[in-house]
Amino acid sequence: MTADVLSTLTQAAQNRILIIDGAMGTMIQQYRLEEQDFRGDKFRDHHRDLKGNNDLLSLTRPDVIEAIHQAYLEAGADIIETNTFNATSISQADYDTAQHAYAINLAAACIARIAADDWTAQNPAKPRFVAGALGPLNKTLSLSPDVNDPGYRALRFDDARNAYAEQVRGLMDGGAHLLLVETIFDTLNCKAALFAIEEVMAEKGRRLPVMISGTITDASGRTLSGQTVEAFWISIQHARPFSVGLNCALGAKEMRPHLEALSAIAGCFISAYPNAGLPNAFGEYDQTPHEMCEFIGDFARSGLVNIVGGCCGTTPAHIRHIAQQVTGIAPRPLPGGQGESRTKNKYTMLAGLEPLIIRPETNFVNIGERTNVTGSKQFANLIKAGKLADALQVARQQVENGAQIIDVNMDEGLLDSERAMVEFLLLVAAEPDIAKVPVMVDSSRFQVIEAGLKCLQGKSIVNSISLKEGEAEFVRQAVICRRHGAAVVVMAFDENGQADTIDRKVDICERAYRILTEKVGFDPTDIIFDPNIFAVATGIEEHNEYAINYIEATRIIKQRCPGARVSGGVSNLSFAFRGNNKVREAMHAAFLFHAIQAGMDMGIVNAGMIEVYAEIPKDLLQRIEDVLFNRYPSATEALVRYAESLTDTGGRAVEKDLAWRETSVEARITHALVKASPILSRRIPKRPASSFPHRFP
Ligand code: THG
Repeated sequence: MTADVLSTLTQAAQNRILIIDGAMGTMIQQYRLEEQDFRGDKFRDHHRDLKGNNDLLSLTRPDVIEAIHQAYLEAGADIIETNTFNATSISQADYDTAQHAYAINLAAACIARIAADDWTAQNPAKPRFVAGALGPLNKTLSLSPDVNDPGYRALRFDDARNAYAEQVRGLMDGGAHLLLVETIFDTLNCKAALFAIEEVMAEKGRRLPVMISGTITDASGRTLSGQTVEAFWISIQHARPFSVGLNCALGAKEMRPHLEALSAIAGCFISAYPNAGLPNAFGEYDQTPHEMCEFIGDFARSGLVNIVGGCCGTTPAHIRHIAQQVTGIAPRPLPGGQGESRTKNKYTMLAGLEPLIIRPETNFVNIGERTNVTGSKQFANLIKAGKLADALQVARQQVENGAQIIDVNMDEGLLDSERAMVEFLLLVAAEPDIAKVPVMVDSSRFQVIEAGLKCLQGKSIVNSISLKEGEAEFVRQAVICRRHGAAVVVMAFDENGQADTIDRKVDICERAYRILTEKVGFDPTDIIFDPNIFAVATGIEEHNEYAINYIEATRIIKQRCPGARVSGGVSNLSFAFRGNNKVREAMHAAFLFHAIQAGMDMGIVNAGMIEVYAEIPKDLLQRIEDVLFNRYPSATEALVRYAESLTDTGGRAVEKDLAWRETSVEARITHALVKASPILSRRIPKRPASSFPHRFP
């Protein structure tokens, strides 16, 4: 059986609903253990009280832990969890037993395996599995413990990741069949665990199926760290888990709508192991096995689940009832069909606190460019002056003006870019109206990108990686991005420099696509190509084909790299017209009109500042399109002359007045409909109206 746990488990989960065990803590309480039990011989002289450190019992009272496992196996559990919920060095530090973390995990996995193997030997037709449990830690990576200091964190990503890695080594060495990251209330903690799991599995050259279970803490349907259930799934699916689900916090009844949402989006098996109802006034759970299994039976009959069991307050009696209740009920079918434990994504899926799914019918996606110290003097000055609240306002305005992603760049000679990136992103995380969108971490230094990814609980985008320094470095960086679950922007840039011809752009992107999908295991939908938007109308003849080359390369890349997306930095195009925003905006709109038809999916833009194609004055449009398509040798000259004849108003002002927020509900809804939804995407559909190019909704 150990030969291929994944296929055995997959087969079992397709045939019937699997049972996972119930609470460990409730059972331990019933033994009324004393300080002496927790200490055993090993910790006889420990300088602190150890009563309550349940995980330590795997070393000091293994008989108790094994008896509890036996009781759950006897009740019908297919999967039992190791007694390791708090067995990281971080959580053990509360008892000054951090240095025993590895030993605790090793012992816990061994004890569970002895019990499980016993039952498997008795009835090989019903194999039992040990899930090594990784708890949520007692500190959060996405939330500040101090409301007055939103940029503070009590824990750093690398410390969490290292603690989890040590735990995973113990669990794997002790013989766990699977790993279960559970009771997740902060997705970044979970991502640190998933990163560690991936690292340790690579180190050991052995893969274990991974189960992931989040927790919804209130009726709003968000995790404690503020994500919707869909955003949570998108942020962790890079682990290609065996199952995803919910446990703890809410009772079965309250869990149902969130389980439904998860079941609707996730491509793997679904688990649910709620508490025995909601805690009463004494913090106790008093839902009877009979009451609880009514709800679980309903999950099963509704086709929502593949694995069920119990969390706080549940006992072997609950598990026995649940097992009886779901016997004979068909498990939820895997969305992708047979055999596969995970379906490939059809669409690019990103997430902040909320999901951003780019479906075929999704309009052009706006990425806000202004949170960039090299792209905005205002933002640069705020960052350099340490005026972070005002800098956050720039991000907020981008989102209010229709940015569905924000690009953040801190590459400036006089800045400690890594620190500035981290500081800013941690503050962004505390602003739900900004953090709802995914972040594009923009830097030419990979170290800065890595530091940024360690601050983001959602599914972010790395901007960018490329073949500039050769294939080995490209692969190294891509592997790290994948472990963080980030999508990547790949620039059309290789060992010979930036691509400016159609052939070079296409060749480099195809080469990168092959490496990422075949060698690194990237999902094609996590790849975003940037075939380089360069400035046109610069007066240098070689630049005249730049717009056409981008557009034509985009068309071919979209055909040859199925699933991948195309993006670009739109404002680059018009650098020759700096200071003349009217001309610049018109150029961007005209360029996008054609690039979007060629397949451009998203772009870094000054959100809310893009002109409507149909409203560009015809004579200006004519001259711009002559330049974009290099229609005649003096096209640049003609546009420059025309531009000089225009008096620039500096463009429409970015909305600064937030007084609308104080108005009536109706007025706010009106405002939101007019302003807050992606303005550009409503106005520039991907497919032109049939009356192209003159009229346009
Ligand atoms: N591809 C990818 N990432 C990128 C780019 C790209 N990131 C950076 C850049 N290019 C896209 N972002 C910007 C942001 C601002 C401007 C241009 C591109 C810009 N800023 C005004 C200017 O320089 O005139 C600044 C005006 C001000 O200071 O307010 O044009 O191509 N993957």
